[in-house]
Formats: sequence, structure tokens, C-alpha cells
Amino acid sequence: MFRALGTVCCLAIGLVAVSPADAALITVAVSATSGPWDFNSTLNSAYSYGPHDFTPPTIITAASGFDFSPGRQFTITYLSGLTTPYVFYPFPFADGTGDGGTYGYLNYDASNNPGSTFLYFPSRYVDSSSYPVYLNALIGTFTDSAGAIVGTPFYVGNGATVLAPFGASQLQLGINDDTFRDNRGSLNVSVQQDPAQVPEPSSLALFGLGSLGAAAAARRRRNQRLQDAASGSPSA
Ligand SMILES: [Ca+2]
Repeated sequence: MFRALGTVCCLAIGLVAVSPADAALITVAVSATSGPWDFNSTLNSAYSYGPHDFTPPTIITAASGFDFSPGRQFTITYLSGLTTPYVFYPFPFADGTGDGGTYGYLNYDASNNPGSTFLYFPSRYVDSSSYPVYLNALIGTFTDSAGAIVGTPFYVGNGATVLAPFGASQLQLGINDDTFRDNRGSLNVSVQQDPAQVPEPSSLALFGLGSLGAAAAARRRRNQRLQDAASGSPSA
């Protein structure tokens, strides 16, 4: 009977589906004046860009329900909004391509090139396989809780799917520019994370019950063998 109970419980464990936790999804605004990360002599000192006139990045943390464990996936999607790299100039979209309007040199290939300030853009530190990365494109990076870059900053543009590197505790978003104080506008961006597959409490309970059943069956068989040995009966 105990053996049968253990078998039933073990079968039940196999039949209980894992249940997803709630998906994390938020919509955030990224200001045209936001740099994707801060830097100074002690923070991200190897990742400087422009004359440092940006406002703080948009920061997404675990407080919004996201899991920054290594390898967890984040999907970043441009929803709406426009920015300008100069006050009166045409409006680029999140990929920096602009509206193709009056000032045709929007789509400026910032990539690994210096700007009019002779200083570089955040795109200098993005994997070059993403080039060209245009002026005012949306850029992201994972950081630790102090804002120190973890892994490699990445191009987002109209959307990107990225994996959290080891040591990450937040995701930061900003704009690819050198001089930020003359920028206008903002982008609306969604950040989504598919739920991790975690066992339901009921399956955990069944697992415990199954273990108890199996242990009881083993104990009963052991006791039976001891009794059989004491009585001289052959053991099964
Ligand atoms: Ca600018």
C-alpha cells in the first residue's frame, strides 16, 4: 500500500504543470536629454562621452518586478515619441533615422565617430556589430546598483532583446548624443520580461508527500525483512 502511495505521488509530480510567475511589463519615458549612463573619475571612467551635460538615464530595477539573474531576458520596444538632437531640427525616431525632413543629415552615423564637440557618443562603446548607430538612437546598458556598467552597452533603436549579465541589478536607457542640453522630446518605451518557470506550491507539496510515501514504503520493506529474518521466513 505504501509502495503504491509513493508511486501515485511520484506520478502526480510528473503531471503537475509548472506555473509561470507574473510577467513584468512597464512603460517608461526616455528623455532626449538622458544619457544612458553616468561617468566620472570613479564611475564608468572608461565610458565617457560628450561634455557631460546630460540628465540621468531612465532606470529599470527589480522594484518593477524584473529579475536580473544572469541570463534572464529583457525585451525593450520603442512605442512612440520623438526626439531632436538640436532644438529646431527634425525629429528622429528611436533608431535615430529621423523624418527625412528639411535637414537631410539626420541619420548622422555616430557609431565610433566623434561629434561636433570632437568628443564621442555612447555608441562608441556599443558592440560594433550594431553599427551604424545613429545620432539620437536609443541606447541601453545593464549596470550594478551604483550605476557601474556591467557587460557591454547595447543598441536598442526600435527594439532589442537582451540577456542580463552576471552582476547586473538594473537596466538603464538613454539617448545617443554628445551634447544633450540642446535636445528636446522623449521616447515611450516598453520593457518586458517573460516569466520564469517556477514550480507551483502544490507540486512542491506533492513532491514532499511523494517523498514521504516512498520513505514509508522503504521503511516498511526494511522492517518486513527484519521480521522475516527473525522468524526464519525467506525474504522477498
Ligand atoms: Ca544634441
